[in-house]
Amino acid sequence: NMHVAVHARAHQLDPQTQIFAADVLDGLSQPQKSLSPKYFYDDAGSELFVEITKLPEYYPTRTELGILRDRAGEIAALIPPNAAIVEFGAGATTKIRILLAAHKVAAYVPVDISGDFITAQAEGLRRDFPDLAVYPVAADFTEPFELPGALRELPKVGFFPGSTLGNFEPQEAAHFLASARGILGQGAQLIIGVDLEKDERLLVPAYDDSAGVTAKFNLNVLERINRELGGDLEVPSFRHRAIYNRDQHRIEMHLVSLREQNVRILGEDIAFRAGETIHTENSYKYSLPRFRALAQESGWTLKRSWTDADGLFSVHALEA
Ligand code: AVI
Repeated sequence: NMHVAVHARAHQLDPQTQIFAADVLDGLSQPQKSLSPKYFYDDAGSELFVEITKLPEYYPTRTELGILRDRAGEIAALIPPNAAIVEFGAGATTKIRILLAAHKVAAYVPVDISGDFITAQAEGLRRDFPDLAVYPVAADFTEPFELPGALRELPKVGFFPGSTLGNFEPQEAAHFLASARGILGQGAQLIIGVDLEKDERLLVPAYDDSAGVTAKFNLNVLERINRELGGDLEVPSFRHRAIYNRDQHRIEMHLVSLREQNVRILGEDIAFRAGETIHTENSYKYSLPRFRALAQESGWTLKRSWTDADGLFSVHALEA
């Protein structure tokens, strides 16, 4: 996009921000305006997400932690001795610590786009698990990347908790699972957390909490556009909306323009009708059969599934 290149140079944006700029201008010029959910997670957004995970309405994090704690023994029994655990998109270490405490593994490889963050997390893990070799890898885990050479001889176990898979479109989810299989290799396993389809009366409040934290999280992407791209978006003229799209099995988050308005981002004018939305996130919810089919079409075999007593969330062991 010529325009973006010209504007980016004019505004002296670094390469990362240039990609953000191009994605924003592209997403906001579509008939259904959209922004990728990956742009939620700047420093402010990452902090807001941690707050979300503690909300009474946001059941996924707490429920998954419960399953991991209750089933740590059974999960650990599937992990071969001397294994290397590769965590895709490593965030807080709370979840991996449950597995590490239940089972002695040789190596832990947190993979995340933010190198600084995983380097800091690695420090703490080395201190608490002195025998564990930690090899942080700074990479976009949705694309193929190289595992550290030291892992060559070790059996590999992937770890992908948090239902992050749900933020991928179904074909992206299949692509990720197939790519993870390629990275981990034949005979590898994957422990993955997947949110389950359920009553709207539980789903919608999880994405539209009474304290308004999810609303802030969603609106923060507009603040980010203003901060990083010098936009002039009037954030209070947008409102958070979460709906459950039952046909597509997904929560959708949108930002609704409360009035007709024009905004200017990097010299481009963007017009909003009153009530027009920016689609900012999908969070797909799976049934067990639909997840099994997805795993199978991506080259994995579903070995075991665990859920909580209320059937809210699931953790699966897949084998390549
Ligand atoms: C990170 N991801 C799994 C969250 C979810 O539930 O889809 C992101 C989120 N969006 C709003 N609340 C939480």
